[in-house]
Amino acid sequence: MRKPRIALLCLLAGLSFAATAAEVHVKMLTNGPNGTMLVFDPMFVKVNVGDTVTFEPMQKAGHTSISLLVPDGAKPWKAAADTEIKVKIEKAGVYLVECDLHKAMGMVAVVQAGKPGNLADAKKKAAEESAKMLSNKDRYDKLLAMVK
Ligand SMILES: [Cu+2]
Repeated sequence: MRKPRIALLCLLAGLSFAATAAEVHVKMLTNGPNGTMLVFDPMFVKVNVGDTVTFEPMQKAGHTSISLLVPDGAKPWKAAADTEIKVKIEKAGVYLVECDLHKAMGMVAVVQAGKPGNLADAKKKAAEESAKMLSNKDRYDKLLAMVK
């Protein structure tokens, strides 16, 4: 009768793992995957409230993670250039993220935590911002389409 015991241990291990907040890494790249340039990698991340998103500049080019929009009650952030920042996600919703230096080139990312209650606001803000971009104007649209 060893098997049920192992199953129980696995279950307990799974429960304790689920209760632990995760850290998600987002790279800031000058040369991205598949020939892309000036990108966050990944550009879309879905996390749980309580998780931490770490933005890591992998190549020095003045990359700066800033929040363009955060849900009500969440803290906006602005990292120094070429400096890692750990952002603890404390409110559910959609977060629009940009590289301050390369936002005109569409260096943007979207973070979703839990229910996307502010999706309409995020879409409106993203459309305003996309209109100012010189390239990758459709990137926010594509990323926001992934919010479910
Ligand atoms: Cu950048």
